[in-house]
Amino acid sequence: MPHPERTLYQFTISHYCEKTRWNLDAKGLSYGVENLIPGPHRLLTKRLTKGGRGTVPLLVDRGNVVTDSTDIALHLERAYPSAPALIPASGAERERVLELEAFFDEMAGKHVRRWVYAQLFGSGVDITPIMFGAFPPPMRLLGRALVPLIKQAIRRQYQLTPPKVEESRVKLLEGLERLEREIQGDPSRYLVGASLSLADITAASLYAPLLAPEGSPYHRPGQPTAPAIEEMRAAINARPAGQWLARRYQEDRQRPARGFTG
Ligand SMILES: N[C@@H](CCC(=O)N[C@@H](CS)C(=O)NCC(=O)O)C(=O)O
Repeated sequence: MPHPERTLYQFTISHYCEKTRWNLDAKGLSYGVENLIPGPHRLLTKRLTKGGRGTVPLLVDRGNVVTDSTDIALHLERAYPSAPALIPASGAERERVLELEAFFDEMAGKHVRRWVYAQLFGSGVDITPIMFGAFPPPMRLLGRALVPLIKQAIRRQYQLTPPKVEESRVKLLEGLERLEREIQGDPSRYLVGASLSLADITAASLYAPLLAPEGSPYHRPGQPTAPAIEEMRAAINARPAGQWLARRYQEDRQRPARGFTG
């Protein structure tokens, strides 16, 4: 959908795109979205970045082309100083937000993606509705035809080999342990200070494909998923980390953040 100022180019399934959508929503900034087809997306993203990074999310904000969810977050903090601050302007809290954001980008971003895709592909779940559900019907048909190629590319690009998938299982659990330490086992706490920050948005959005909390695009009641995902989900939902994630989606996903002051 076109927007006069800001357009987010995205894959609906991508958790890094969910992170940027939440980032924009928490800052109270409106935007349009353009859903891209994985693979052919590079024709557009490479052109917009003049041969640079081809990944999504890619935000065009009042003519500025910004890729990478972290760079987008930093850009938005600089460009909209009167919107709620999701990164404190300076000091120890700023350092903590940035460090936790980088940690969860890796532990949740990369490792949740690899582990979840491996389970979905291994169990034969049809990923077409998840990947192309937001497209109009003719594009969904094209999408269905492209899915085998997309799966092959995902297997190669994200290294879905058994040792790597096992490494990702261990890492994503390590990430949840750190989350629980940071919130001191209390699902009501934010990661840094007393208000939602980029660190919370990063951890919550990047674990969302695994835990499918209500209010996230991964919550699809009645849709089949892989048994290993169901099992992992049930185990984590019984822990403070799972309850924290559900609360962040329930309490913070749909409203602008309070923002850090000073
Ligand atoms: N560090 C990047 C990671 C983005 C990323 O890996 N995006 C994936 C989708 S989840 C992508 O665009 N893959 C297709 C490609 O590499 O061209 C960020 O934070 O934005």
